[in-house]
Amino acid sequence: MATQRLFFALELPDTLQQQLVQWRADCFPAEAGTPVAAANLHLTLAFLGDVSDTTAARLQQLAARITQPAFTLDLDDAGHWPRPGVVWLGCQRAPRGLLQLADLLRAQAARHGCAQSAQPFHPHITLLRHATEQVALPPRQFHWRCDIQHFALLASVFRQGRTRYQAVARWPLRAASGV
Ligand code: 2AM
Repeated sequence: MATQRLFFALELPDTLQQQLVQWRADCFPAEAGTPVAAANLHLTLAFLGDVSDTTAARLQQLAARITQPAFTLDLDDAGHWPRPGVVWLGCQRAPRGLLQLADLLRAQAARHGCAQSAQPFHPHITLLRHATEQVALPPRQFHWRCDIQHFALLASVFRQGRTRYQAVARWPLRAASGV
């Protein structure tokens, strides 16, 4: 049976990806970890894993019905998780819209057999991987604002020694029509 490795995510505008890559290069020495490629910077909403085309199609139908107004992401927090070896960027206060969207997608995924982590959802953008040694974090003097207008289903594709994330589908964030 054909499967794809999929996850729902927020994509970042190209300009923000470039700004983050520049800031990361200024803040973290090369030995801190493996940088995630600019085009791969994203915020995962719900990880699905390897799913069949049937399950993927069903989850896409459900995603298309979601009504959730657009929101603004304030990227003003960073941290280091030594165990998975991740340095991340996130929000001191995650917007309610983001949490609601992630909760819904994670619940729909779980109902369709995509096991969800028991850990509480901590929205983050992974900046560095393989960061298992101690990492000095930059002072919290950064703050990027980003208007999020859509969410996406991304496929993780490993080819020629590199992982790329390809958009399978995108949906606009929109308020319920009220009818
Ligand atoms: P991470 O960046 O914090 O590692 C694609 O792999 C995306 O799904 C990554 O952003 C990754 O988060 C996230 N993800 C969540 N759970 C995962 C899992 N069990 N395996 C791989 N990726 C996972």
